[in-house]
Amino acid sequence: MRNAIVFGVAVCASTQVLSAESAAGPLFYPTANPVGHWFVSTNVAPGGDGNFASFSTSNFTQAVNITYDGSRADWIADTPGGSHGGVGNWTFFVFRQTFDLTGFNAATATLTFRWAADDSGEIFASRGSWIPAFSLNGGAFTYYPGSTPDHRLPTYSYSSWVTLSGFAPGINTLDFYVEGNGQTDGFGLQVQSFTADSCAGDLNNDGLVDDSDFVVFIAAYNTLDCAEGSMPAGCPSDLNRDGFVDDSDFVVFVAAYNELICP
Ligand SMILES: [Ca+2]
Ligand SMILES: [Ca+2]
Ligand SMILES: [Ca+2]
Repeated sequence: MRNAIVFGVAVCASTQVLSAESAAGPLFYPTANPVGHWFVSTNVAPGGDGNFASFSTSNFTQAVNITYDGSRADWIADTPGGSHGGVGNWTFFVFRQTFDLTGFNAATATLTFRWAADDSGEIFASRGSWIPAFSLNGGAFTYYPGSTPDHRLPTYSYSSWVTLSGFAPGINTLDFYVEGNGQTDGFGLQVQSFTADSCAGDLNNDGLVDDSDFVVFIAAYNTLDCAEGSMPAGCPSDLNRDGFVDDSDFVVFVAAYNELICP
């Protein structure tokens, strides 16, 4: 039998830093650390410069760090060489990271990052005419900072910092649409910060911590070990991220339950 459950005293949730280095949980990774986090879909279309319809958003594979340029050691591509037959073999990349905001109030989440891509529209026809852009959860494109289809900038260097909000509860997907010219192509992203208010007990992502979440929590509590196959993916009820759902997590859950509404 498990230990008896004792209700605790409510405490206010606080803003937490969500980054690869944070004890709160590795929720968004820079491209320096792609394995298991960054994936890429490619569509090689010779002669298809700038043709958005050519972008493939299926058949994602693990992205890897590129090795052709030491100054871009934190960049990624589909292969270490990032090349597809040389200049003129236009290559359309979609770089994707899917991340989970379970346990946080998505409405308060803010991700600050900067990014770079090879190639870009630039001023040289051999660099392609597509302006690299990103899309959160399939929404509108945001172009590389300072660039528009009528005003292109080189994208080889890291951009100014971009602050992104508008995240959805639970699972989110951030896609970067990049055209390469077929030779030494790739993409880089650095994270400055990722913060959100904690909503640790909201296990069904409806903005409340109530009996519906309690049912989810107790099922996980009875399972105990996050490594158990019956535990939900990501073990969201492990609120202190120590690999087990036990009394330590229950204390956190009860505090959130007493607050009811996510901060
Ligand atoms: Ca290139
Ligand atoms: Ca809930
Ligand atoms: Ca735990």
